[in-house]
Amino acid sequence: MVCWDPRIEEMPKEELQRMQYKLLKSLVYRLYSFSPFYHDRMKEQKVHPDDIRQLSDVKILPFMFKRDLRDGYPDKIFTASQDELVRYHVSSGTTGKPTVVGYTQNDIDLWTTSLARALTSAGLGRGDVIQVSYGYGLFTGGLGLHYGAERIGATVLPTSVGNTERQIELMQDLGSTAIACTPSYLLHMGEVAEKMGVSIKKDTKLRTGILGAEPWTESMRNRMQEWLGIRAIDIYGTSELSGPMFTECTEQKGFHVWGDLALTEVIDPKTEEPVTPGEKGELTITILKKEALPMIRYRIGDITSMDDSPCTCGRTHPRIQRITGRVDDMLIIRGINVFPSQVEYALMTIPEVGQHFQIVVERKGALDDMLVRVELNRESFSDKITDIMAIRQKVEHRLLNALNVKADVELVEPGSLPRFEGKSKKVIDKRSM
Ligand code: DLL
Repeated sequence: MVCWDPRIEEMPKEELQRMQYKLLKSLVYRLYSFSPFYHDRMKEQKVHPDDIRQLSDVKILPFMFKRDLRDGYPDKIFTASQDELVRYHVSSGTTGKPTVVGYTQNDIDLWTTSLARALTSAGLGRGDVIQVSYGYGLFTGGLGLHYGAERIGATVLPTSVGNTERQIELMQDLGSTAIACTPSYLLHMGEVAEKMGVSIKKDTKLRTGILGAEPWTESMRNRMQEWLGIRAIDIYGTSELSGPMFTECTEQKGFHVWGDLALTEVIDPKTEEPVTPGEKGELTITILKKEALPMIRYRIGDITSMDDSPCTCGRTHPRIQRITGRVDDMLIIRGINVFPSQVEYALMTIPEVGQHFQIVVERKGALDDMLVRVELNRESFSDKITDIMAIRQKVEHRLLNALNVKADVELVEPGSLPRFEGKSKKVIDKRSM
């Protein structure tokens, strides 16, 4: 087995747990002493750092939620000052305000280390050409994978998203051996390549896909592996934790979550008690060494199960299984997180729009398409096509600004969308039908 850091990756389980306990204890002391946010939370929950006497005591600590980041927008709960930060990334919040994550140099180094271990476990290293086709910028995918790939000595081809024909030409000309992108973008790329008369399997050197940022299935994996001639590796992470951090190894049996960096719990979202390994629940993560934006028991909202059996690759760190859903209503459109509450928030700033809307998501070819049907209010409803066109443009523009992903807009007559007596069904996701 080739490891990036064998001393850590093959560490006996008991030793790893002792290390996690020490890290947890010092994290809790640090935050109790220096973070007003965590201090207050712990006081409210009547927990003192001295109460943490063993690793399993993590369960007496308060949870943290995405809404805490929104309430602390942009940097109220950071535990580093601006002059200690070397970077910001920004992702969708649940309403109008996005979520901002700040990084110290140590935070970037740990994130990069996590990805260096992950990419090595996926069989990549020096000599590989890794085409990074995740978005570069506020999204964590591009820059995260970029730094991780450089750290393992691979050559990075930073194509970012889009301009697909050019990406395929570069893939051929520069001999990309791996690509990092969303699974749906790779499917799209495969289709565009075929239209260009290029078979990714036969006419390129591509052998590995590092695919994630959105849910996908085992059957999609099988199809891609067969059709494109690659090993399709799942990669997971979220901006709040830093970005993409964990992948499967070449055994493809779940994500290795590096225990010296993160403490993983899977809990029943209703009882908030831990579930047994193998049982599904909500992923809750404590990042043990983060400086600028520490996360204790962060309720990510993703559904998975824990697997603490040793991996056949020899690595000893716990694994989590493929993400099978969410506990909330977050949608992922072309790799971008969209909350229906964000759509509502954006629409309600437009005076011509009524109270009701509906989101329809479907997959056209390999890519996701989002349509937002919006009821106009009585005063704005008009037969004049120019008026309607102007409102539609305004709504499309406002949604693009709020969501960072394009939505088609259909304006409909007041009263024409379905009404519900119980919970309203604002989203029709045809991808899961
Ligand atoms: O999507 C980080 C990332 C970039 C992961 C590149 C992998 C590759 P966010 O935009 O904050 O960060 O979205 C995080 O996306 O809570 C999951 O719901 C979903 N997600 C990410 N990876 C997977 C995956 C990045 N492999 C949210 N399978 C997470 C299923 C995933 N869902």
